[in-house]
Amino acid sequence: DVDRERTRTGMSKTALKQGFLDNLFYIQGRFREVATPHDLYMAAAYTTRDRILERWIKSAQRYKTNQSRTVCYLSAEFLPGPHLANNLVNLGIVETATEAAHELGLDFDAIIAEEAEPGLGNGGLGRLAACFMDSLSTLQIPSIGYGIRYEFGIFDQTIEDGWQVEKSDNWLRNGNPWEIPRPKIRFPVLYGGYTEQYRDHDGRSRTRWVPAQIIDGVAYDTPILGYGVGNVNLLRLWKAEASESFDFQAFNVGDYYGAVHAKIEAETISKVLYPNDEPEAGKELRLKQQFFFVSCSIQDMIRLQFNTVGPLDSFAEKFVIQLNDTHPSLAIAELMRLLMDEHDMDWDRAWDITHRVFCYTNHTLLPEALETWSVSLFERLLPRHLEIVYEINRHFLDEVRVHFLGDEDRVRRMSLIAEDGERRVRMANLAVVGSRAVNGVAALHSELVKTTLFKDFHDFWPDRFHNVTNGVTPRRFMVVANPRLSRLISETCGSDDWIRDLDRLRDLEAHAMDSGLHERWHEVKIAAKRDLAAWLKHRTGVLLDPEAIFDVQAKRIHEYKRQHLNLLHIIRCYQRLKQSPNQDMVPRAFIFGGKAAPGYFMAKLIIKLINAVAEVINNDPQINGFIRVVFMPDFNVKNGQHLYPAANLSEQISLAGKEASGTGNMKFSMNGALTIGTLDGANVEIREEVGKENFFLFGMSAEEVSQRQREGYHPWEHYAKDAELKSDIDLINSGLFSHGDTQLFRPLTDRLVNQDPFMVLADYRAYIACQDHVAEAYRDHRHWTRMSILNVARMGKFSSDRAIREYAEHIWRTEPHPIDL
Ligand code: 26Q
Repeated sequence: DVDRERTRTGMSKTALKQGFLDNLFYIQGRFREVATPHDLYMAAAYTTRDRILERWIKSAQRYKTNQSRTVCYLSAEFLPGPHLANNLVNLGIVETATEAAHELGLDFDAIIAEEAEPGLGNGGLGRLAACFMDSLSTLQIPSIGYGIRYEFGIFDQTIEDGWQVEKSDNWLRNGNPWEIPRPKIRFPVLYGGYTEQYRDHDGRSRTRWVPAQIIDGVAYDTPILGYGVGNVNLLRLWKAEASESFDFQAFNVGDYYGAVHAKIEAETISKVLYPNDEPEAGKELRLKQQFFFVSCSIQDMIRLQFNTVGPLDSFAEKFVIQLNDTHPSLAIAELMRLLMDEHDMDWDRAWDITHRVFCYTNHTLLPEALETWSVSLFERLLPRHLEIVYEINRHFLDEVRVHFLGDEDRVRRMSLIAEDGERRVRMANLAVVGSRAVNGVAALHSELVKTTLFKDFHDFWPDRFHNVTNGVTPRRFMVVANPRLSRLISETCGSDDWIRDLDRLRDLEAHAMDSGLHERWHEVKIAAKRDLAAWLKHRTGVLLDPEAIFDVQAKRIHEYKRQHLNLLHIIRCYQRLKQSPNQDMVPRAFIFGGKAAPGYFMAKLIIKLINAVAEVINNDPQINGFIRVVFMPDFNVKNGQHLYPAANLSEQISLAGKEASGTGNMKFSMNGALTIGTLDGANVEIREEVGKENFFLFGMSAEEVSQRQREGYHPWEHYAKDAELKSDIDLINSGLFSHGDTQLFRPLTDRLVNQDPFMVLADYRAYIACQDHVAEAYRDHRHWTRMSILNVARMGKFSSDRAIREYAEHIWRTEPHPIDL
């Protein structure tokens, strides 16, 4: 028995080997000789999971007896990436497991590569939630991430004839060893119908919601392990199922097929993740999804409150709820409803709890990305919540009127309901009014939140507004993604303490001039570039020169991120080489990655243009490989891990004021890439940290951008005045990149020249000049390597551990609850 125990949970090589073989046999029903790569992966995953479970149970018990204050992170998206390698790192058994695998004659990298990633997010916001979960556990803060268990995550991207083609992401097809279903943790979620007034037994007037539809949410739990600690927190995702009690009404009257149909319809709610940047995002199903996970999560918290501390009066002491953007902001109305309609509270007590429990993070200033829902849809789906929103609004606007006497214009702007045109509920206003703290995600962004987007609210409640600059977890983006660099850093610093305390990377500075380190640093980078080159050759057929500058832009494709500005520079390099083929140009590999929303025509045209330019340049014998262009298909967490270690140059070239923070910028810089960027989002702070001499800055500031907008932006003047710019755009329209079709890219070039809100042409000249500086700097290898080392050494601030510490101290007021190993 004792031995059995050890093979199930022991950390020795022998225990891991035995555990692996047991799991292969007892879970997968296979022995070595007939096991598929997937069987081997599953056995490795279960062997790892066995070692997490003990810590998980212990954490849950300890948190319960301590009645720990708990952070509930509500997010419609979580993008954790593959779990296996990350869990091995956080358990501290990478080396043992690697050796165990070798002794069993297994290719461990191949096993790790088998895992399908849970792509339950679009990009930055979902990945931020995953980094925060890692840091919450590592910092030993009791927390639950609440979201949706989408059956299909973000689509898989393939490139066909240069165009993006979307394939559905059936990530659960082969089973998911990391989740534990909790069929008994199940809550009813109500939709539609009507409300009515009635008198309770004390004669008080109350409201009852009579729904038209009830759907069940069932919990699926994934353990989130901290790095080097005993704490394991919970990612609890809800799956939609038909509610037995409801369907069987239909079944009872003999409508069996009707009941089955209702079941299928119920399950569509958690079926698929919506891509962002969709022009028609006002989909009914999306609102149903948001309410679905919010309602389950709040009901779950109320259950936990009763199971631990008891009465609901201390709900805001037991819990803090962080809203990741406005997507879960219905939680404000749902908590009010549950407290009043189900738990007998009056308005004032319910509101006191509600507005003390919620905090809201804003992730965008783009007006088109601010969520609103038409009042008619809202009323049809959530009639009781609309009443509550109206009532919140009535109380709130009365306060505004008293504070700003006679300023009805301000009242109109601040209202939770937009009254110009079709009446709409403004989810951001609801989130601000219902929260005790509101934060932006980088210093610049948080300033703009106060002075532009929520200026009226900031005038009213100046103390409510905060900044917490984003961060990323060094466990995933350094240790897992870049083991070579991680080893070199640990050896140079004489310890691996930097993994939990990223400020310790400063110890590298003392060695920034050390030629021994320079040599090894360069070798580590070249090795990563060779790996990426091999990987890209295999997947795209394009061969890159590892000596070239690896110039990378990887992020969602969007006009505000300005991938087309990057393209104009590539076309400039191409024209220069064509004009003087013998010039001494520094070789470059231009690498792109990123998905376009399926309905975002301009973004898809940008992908087509990248691939079209790549095809011409890569096949032009005169260019002879001096510059190469490649589009990495299906950029996601897993594929990104090949990219970050290999980049020399990180493209962060959004129009200033548009990128709330960016987090890719941090991932690249942590892996020794230098940044070419505008003063946007967290770039501002990255430049501050690494030093302006180690950062390639160009372009207008946010201030200059808004001034230009006020004066009127006339891009055709740039086109007319700048001969090189003109010839770059004309080359696109010449048909060179489109087999003679002069119209294909017209929508893109017309927009740039006539009415581009993202001012690509205004920054073109500065960008080209800055890129020329980059090339010159790259010639001086010693200097470049020194800048690269200093970039890494000064990235401590951008650990998500620092971000979570700031949330814990300034916003949540939570304490660590250590679980011993
Ligand atoms: C909304 C309504 C309907 C359908 C989809 C959506 C939706 C989904 C996802 C809207 C937005 C998103 C994601 C936004 C996002 O990723 N924003 C990024 O957040 C990062 C983390 O703070 C920042 O670093 C980026 O600057 C910001 O663009």
